[in-house]
Amino acid sequence: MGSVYENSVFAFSTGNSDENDSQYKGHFSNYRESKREVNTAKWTKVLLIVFAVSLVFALGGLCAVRIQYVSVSAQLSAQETNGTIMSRQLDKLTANFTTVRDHLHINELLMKELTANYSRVKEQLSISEETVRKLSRFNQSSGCAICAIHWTHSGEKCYYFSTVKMNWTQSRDHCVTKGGHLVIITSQAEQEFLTSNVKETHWIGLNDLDTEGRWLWVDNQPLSQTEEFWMKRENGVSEPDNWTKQHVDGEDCASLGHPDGETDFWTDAYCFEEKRFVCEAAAAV
Ligand SMILES: *[C@@H]1O[C@H](CO)[C@@H](O)[C@H](O)[C@H]1NC(C)=O
Ligand SMILES: *[C@@H]1O[C@H](CO)[C@@H](O)[C@H](O)[C@H]1NC(C)=O
Ligand SMILES: *[C@@H]1O[C@H](CO)[C@@H](O)[C@H](O)[C@H]1NC(C)=O
Ligand SMILES: *[C@@H]1O[C@H](CO)[C@@H](O)[C@H](O)[C@H]1NC(C)=O
Ligand SMILES: *[C@@H]1O[C@H](CO)[C@@H](O)[C@H](O)[C@H]1NC(C)=O
Ligand SMILES: *[C@@H]1O[C@H](CO)[C@@H](O)[C@H](O)[C@H]1NC(C)=O
Ligand SMILES: [Ca+2]
Ligand SMILES: [Ca+2]
Repeated sequence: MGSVYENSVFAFSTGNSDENDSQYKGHFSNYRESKREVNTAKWTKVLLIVFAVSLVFALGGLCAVRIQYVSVSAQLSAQETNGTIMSRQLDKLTANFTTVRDHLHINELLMKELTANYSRVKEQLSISEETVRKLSRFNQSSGCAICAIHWTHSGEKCYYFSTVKMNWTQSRDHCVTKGGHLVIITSQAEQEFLTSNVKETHWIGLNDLDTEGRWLWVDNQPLSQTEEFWMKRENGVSEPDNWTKQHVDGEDCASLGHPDGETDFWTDAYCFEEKRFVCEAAAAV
């Protein structure tokens, strides 16, 4: 096999070059040496070709690897980006979670405070209930009643002495808005209590607006059924005198005292006059 190959290479060489022919004929003694050189050149070519082919394959491989590397690195960077986005979202979620947890914590604290406040309020309520019960027992035992602020207690009633002046109908309505009525005087003691507490004339809950000379209390009780404390004059006209000199309609509303300054007895007066007034209410229990 080796010889065939050698011959063919030799044939190829002789057929190719006259120079080689002459060399062959002229330097037959160098035949083996030449043959070896030719062989070496042939081998070099073969190797070169093999090398080139290998190089081509190697480059191809490199390219393939490079392409693969690029695609892999693109994927990697995409995943990295994805990772960054996801980690950011995770951060946001964590932040939200922290916020929610903080809010929950605050709510919990608020809840605790509210509960504490609620039990405190409940405690205070039970204390005040206890106070009311005690007061009630005290009230029952001593007969002492409770009046609203600015009202004066006497007997089983509360009295309000106004500081403003109004006409009789306004006074009557004002006492009602304050939870009472214009005072109804039913006893000497009540009359004395009132006169000792006023320094000028005040409206009381008595009038003869409906029928002249028929005096009625604001609860529609006729005066004829209770004691009366009209002013009596030794030398002159006693009250009620239905004075018509200043107004033709006469005087239809009763007041404690007289504009002159007396306060001990009642006088009838013009209902449109503006006076202070006394309200009365039942004592709270
Ligand atoms: C990012 O990750 C999500 C969840 O794993 C996945 O559904 C999505 O396809 C990914 N995107 C990229 C560009 O890798
Ligand atoms: C965080 O909470 C805000 C409002 O409370 C909301 O708009 C946002 O979408 C939330 N973020 C995430 C990642 O849940
Ligand atoms: C609880 O009561 C205190 C004092 O009475 C008050 O300052 C606080 O605001 C109350 N808290 C709530 C949640 O109502
Ligand atoms: C009081 O005066 C009015 C008006 O003048 C009169 O109508 C009435 O009869 C008088 N009453 C008395 C008791 O004098
Ligand atoms: C009292 O005053 C009011 C308001 O000015 C008035 O409407 C009312 O008629 C007066 N009453 C009398 C009796 O003058
Ligand atoms: C308080 O005393 C008044 C007057 O004596 C009485 O009418 C009332 O019933 C008493 N209140 C209580 C709660 O006992
Ligand atoms: Ca009259
Ligand atoms: Ca009079």
